[in-house]
Amino acid sequence: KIKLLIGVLVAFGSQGAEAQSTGARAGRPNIVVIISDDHAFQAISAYGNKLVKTPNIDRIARNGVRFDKAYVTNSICGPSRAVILTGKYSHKNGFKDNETSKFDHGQDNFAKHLRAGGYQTAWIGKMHLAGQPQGFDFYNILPDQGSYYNPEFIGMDGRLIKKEGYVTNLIEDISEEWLDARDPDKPFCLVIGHKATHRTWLPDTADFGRYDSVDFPLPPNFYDEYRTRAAAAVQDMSIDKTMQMGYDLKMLSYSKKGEPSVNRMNAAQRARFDAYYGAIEADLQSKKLTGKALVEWKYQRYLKDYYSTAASLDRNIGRTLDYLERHKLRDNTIVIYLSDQGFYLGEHGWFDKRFMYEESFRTPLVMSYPGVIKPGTVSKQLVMNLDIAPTLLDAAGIAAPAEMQGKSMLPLFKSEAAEIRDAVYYHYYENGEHSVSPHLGVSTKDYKLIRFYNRVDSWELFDLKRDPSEQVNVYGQTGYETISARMKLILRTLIRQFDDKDAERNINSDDK
Ligand code: SGN
Ligand code: CA
Repeated sequence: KIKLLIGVLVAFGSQGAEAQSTGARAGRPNIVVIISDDHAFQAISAYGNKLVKTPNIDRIARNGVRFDKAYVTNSICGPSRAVILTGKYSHKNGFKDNETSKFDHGQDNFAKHLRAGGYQTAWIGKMHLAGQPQGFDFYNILPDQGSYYNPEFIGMDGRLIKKEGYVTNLIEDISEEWLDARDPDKPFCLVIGHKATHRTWLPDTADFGRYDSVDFPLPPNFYDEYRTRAAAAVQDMSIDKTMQMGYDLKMLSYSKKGEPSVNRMNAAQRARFDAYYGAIEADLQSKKLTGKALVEWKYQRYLKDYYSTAASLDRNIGRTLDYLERHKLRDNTIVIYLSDQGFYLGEHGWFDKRFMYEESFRTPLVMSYPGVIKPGTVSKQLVMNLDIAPTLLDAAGIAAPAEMQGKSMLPLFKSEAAEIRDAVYYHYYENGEHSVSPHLGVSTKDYKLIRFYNRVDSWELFDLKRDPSEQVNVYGQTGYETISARMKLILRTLIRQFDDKDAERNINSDDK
């Protein structure tokens, strides 16, 4: 592996050699981007969660900035990663949904530019774009969603290699091996893609039971009846109806053949699994719960598994940060942590994502950049996953190609008054699993306008200041005519600016 990497770097020729002299030593920052999967901002102590601890994500925020209004363009895994890589919306990078799209790795991405500029580049862990990544000197990625226990990784020769252990630890191990083997005279860009905290939220055995003593309060809209929001009623992602006792909550007597994720465990892992979950199952059976009591039991188990899975994620982020400190790289390295999107932790009665409602539209985003971002900064500016690519190129002193639609976030740290946009444009396409209708929309800090089409045909407008949990659709209500017209105008302007032809058609089909 290492030989191959060196070979690739040597093959790089004169450009590589030239870059060496202007490399990390000359001030260009190293870059580490950590992308988790489905990790909600509500699940992070830096974002105000008082019941769980994420000391290492908090550490990045403390060393740099916590963005409180960071959004994704399309709240689903592969599409979000495609946006992060390319700096382009789904309709431009071609990867609109997980189910039917094929990602064209031949297109431009930030790694190709960094590499051409002398950076060593690597992507390790989950990528979820199938095919062979381009722009990376090294990659070792999970096939598709990957597995929590004893997962396979795809190497650069295309071969699958199974590794013994828990996925989050293994991804960090491989990342550190790559860092150890890199050329220390050149700057590097390492993307660490974690599987955690994706469904089915299977924790490391070391974390079983970590949150058992915590009783998590129900979100106020847990029993949402979706009044005034037809589109919210049409979904298949509720804790009550969709979440499965066997598959999701690991109560194996509910599964005829056992669960594939659990079946992968070795004997020692399985023994710890059985000891922990077996006792919970015995207790459940003695309780004979029904109705609301059963739904609330599911909610408690869901959160306990989810947060325990996140414990390993945070711990391994801590290992990355420790590595940088130990190797004196901290002061010359940008560290970014974000999720591929947000997630519902019981809000509206849900798990999963996809909707343009706040919990899944928004992503956690923290970033440290010593010397550029003042430690402890909190930003309320509207930023997006679309901005990652141009930001990294900006930091590396490389001009972003005109096709990139995001903006560098770096001007935000020069002046408190700076903003890079006043509205965020969103477009979700998938029309399959979890039954969420395709939709598009625009959000400012004060209002959100959503146009559902295809599965559901409707408009929704939210007054975010008055109704932050998005319970009351005020579209068409007296008093909101001017706001509605203004939001539609912003929507049309952004659709044109981003050249989203499908969107144009879909809003024209109903423009009441
Ligand atoms: C899987 C999950 C879904 C999840 C999608 C997308 N089902 O299909 O619950 O919404 O991934 O997630 S599962 O039965 O395989 O767990 S994403 O993060 O990859 O976008
Ligand atoms: Ca995801």
